[in-house]
Amino acid sequence: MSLDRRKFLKYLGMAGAAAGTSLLVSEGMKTKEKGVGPTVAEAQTAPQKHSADVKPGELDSYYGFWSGGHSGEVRILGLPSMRDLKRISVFNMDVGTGYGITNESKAMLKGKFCGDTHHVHGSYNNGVYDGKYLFVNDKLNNRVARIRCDYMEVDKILDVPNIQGMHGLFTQRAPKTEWLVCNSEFQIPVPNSNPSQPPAQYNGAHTIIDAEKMEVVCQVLMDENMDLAATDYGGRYSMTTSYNIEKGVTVSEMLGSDYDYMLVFHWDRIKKALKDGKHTMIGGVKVLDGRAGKSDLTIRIKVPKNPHGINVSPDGKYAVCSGKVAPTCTVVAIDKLEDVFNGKIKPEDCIVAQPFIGLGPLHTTFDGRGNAITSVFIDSTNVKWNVQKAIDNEKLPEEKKKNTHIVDVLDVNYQVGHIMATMAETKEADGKWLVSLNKFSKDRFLNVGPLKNECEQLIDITGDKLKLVHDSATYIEPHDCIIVRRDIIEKVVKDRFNMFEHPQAVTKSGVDRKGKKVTVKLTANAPVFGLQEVQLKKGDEVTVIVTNHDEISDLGHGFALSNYNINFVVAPFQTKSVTFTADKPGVYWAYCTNFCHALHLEMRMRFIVT
Ligand code: K7E
Ligand code: CUA
Ligand code: CA
Repeated sequence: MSLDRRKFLKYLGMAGAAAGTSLLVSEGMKTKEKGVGPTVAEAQTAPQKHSADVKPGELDSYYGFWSGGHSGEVRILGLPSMRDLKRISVFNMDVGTGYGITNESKAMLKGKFCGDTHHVHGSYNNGVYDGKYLFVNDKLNNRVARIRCDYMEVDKILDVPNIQGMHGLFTQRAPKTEWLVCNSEFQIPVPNSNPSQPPAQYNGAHTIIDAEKMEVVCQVLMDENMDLAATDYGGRYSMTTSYNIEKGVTVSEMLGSDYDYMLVFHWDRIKKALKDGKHTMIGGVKVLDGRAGKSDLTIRIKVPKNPHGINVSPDGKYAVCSGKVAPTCTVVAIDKLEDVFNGKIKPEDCIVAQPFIGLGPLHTTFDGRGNAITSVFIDSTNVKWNVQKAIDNEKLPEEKKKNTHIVDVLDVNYQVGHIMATMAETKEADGKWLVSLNKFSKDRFLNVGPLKNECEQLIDITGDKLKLVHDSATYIEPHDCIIVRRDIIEKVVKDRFNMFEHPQAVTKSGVDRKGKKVTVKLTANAPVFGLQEVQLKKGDEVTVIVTNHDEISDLGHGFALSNYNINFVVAPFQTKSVTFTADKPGVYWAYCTNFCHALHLEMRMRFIVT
């Protein structure tokens, strides 16, 4: 039964990926190593011992930060329990907290209440997270959001011009995060002012952002599209994969070329070009020309057509491009890139291995002990392989090549996208746990209707074998994640806001009226708001500012105004505000929505509109 199900899904996946690539299927089948990992049945009966390891009242060892895909949010999970700890509203509306309702969040969202969060990455100090910020991109509305790790809330959102399909985001890893980069997966006219421009003249742009100021430093204009992004461990390069060097606008056009590129951007040269004034201004930002033959800012390394993920090994030595439509990964030696930039070697000469992985390799992560683990979409597997073995095998004559680099293959359920190991995007990758973020759950959980939950799986990677220990059902859509050691985050997370970071923090409740503009200032202190009633006139433009004066950890207050569609929550010492027009005469109760006190239900006041 389960075998049939796997087959069915496999063919489903193939039908899409194989459009125009019949080669891929037969090639992959021929070389596939069978039966290395446990069967589905074995995996399903593996003891789920990790959840027992984190007993009630015990804390997890890792924070997982998840991008929530087209839910527009970021999530915090605890690992290894896989407990769902928090949802951070980013590009969505959340009536639970009032994000998208308050003036503070509206000022950042600028009327755009939906988003598609793909990649979340932290700020670094010398190759390890510093616990200061998380950054996440919005593929839908082309924005980057920054989350402060002390409050675990968004503090800035940057709209990026000149691009569409903002994909692949990565932060500078050394010496510390000053820049971050993001890509444009869709090529468009730049500037986007002439809709009849032929696609052959569309461009992509690699965007560099100042992490502290949250401003665009510059964009590097490219012919290619850019998919996933990575940075090295030396603060020298950003790297991306491109699957549409053809500038195609249909699937078959995007598969037209025999190869595509891994692109590398040279940061020192970019800095110098900016200093020398080589940029033009487009859409209010500095744009440098990175197109082939136009500058020395970029290099292009040919990889098998239509690659996907790019990930750098924790020792900083290799960038691994996952093949997607090719059954291989391409391993690039980062210490050879400078020679390519200087013209000493050809771009292809920095490729040190191209090991067979499986059908549809998408993303690669690392265990810190020399092994890579790649998610394989069509096969529905996680494939563990040894990087050095793959490099050694590459040197063998063609007929002697074997798949000895493959250490283990684990069936996952099903159609995996991203995978991530603990601390794997840092120098301190520790090879303890792996999560597999699967796009289909099929009949793995109770049937909840046509739109089913997705599935995240937790895998023990401490031994040679990949050992599945837990399934979690998850809400739309577990996209990508990073898994951060608890001690890094724990020391920065706060229990209360700094009250005076908000310029309008209320210390004394009261009402200010200037003509039709009314400001209602409220303290919230369990179980009372600072005022019992507010008198308004129909047509008043009312701003309510609420500051929570309870400093007790976890004691939040809500402010909800009946029939006025207003609802938000303030954490200890936090201030939020809303503005509305008092257009309905009558008596309206405002009340606390967040259970805060034995007299929580009594925590209410009247707005009287005459
Ligand atoms: Cu592979 Cu946006 Cu990370 Cu989707 S990209 S899986
Ligand atoms: Cu304040 Cu409930
Ligand atoms: Ca292509």
